[in-house]
Amino acid sequence: MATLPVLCFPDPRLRTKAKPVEVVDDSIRRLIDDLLETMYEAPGIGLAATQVNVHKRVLVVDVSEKHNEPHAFVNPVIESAEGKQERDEGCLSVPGFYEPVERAEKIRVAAIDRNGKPFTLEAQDLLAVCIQHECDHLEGKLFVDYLSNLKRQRIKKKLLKQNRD
Ligand code: GNR
Ligand code: NI
Repeated sequence: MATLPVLCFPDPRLRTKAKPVEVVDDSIRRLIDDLLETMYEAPGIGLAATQVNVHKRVLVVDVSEKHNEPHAFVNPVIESAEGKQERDEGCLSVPGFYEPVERAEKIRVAAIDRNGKPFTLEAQDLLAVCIQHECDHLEGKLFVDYLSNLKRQRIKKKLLKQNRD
């Protein structure tokens, strides 16, 4: 297991569209374990492979208080979405910024697990937000894309400046 460096907005590599995983082999299981270790260390409630500069459709989440309910999704697809919720979101790739984003309240996601077995999960509340946020990463999309241009530009400037010092 290893922790991996997380890319920071506005790094253009965060805009890469991830490729489907063809076979869930040991290298994918290692990636899942490294994503989980990196997420728990941060700490965060989710992490997409895109954020560690691996452009494969793999993500992990754990919204439990005790950090003992990891979920890994390979090739996730949000099959249905209903309702609306708005919460403050943050992102390990946009450190220090929290802004409200509107998301679906309830989703059904289909994916493959770490053993290559297909499954579906129904999620609501924070878990649903987190999965939507992580699926966006696999498309090269960030929560700041839902904010006004002014807010996004301000965040960009501050992070560029921080990364210079
Ligand atoms: O740790 C995280 N917290 C969070 C809070 C509200 C909505 C989404 C998230 S995901 C984020 C970790 C992260 O950047 N995942 O991509
Ligand atoms: Ni994120």
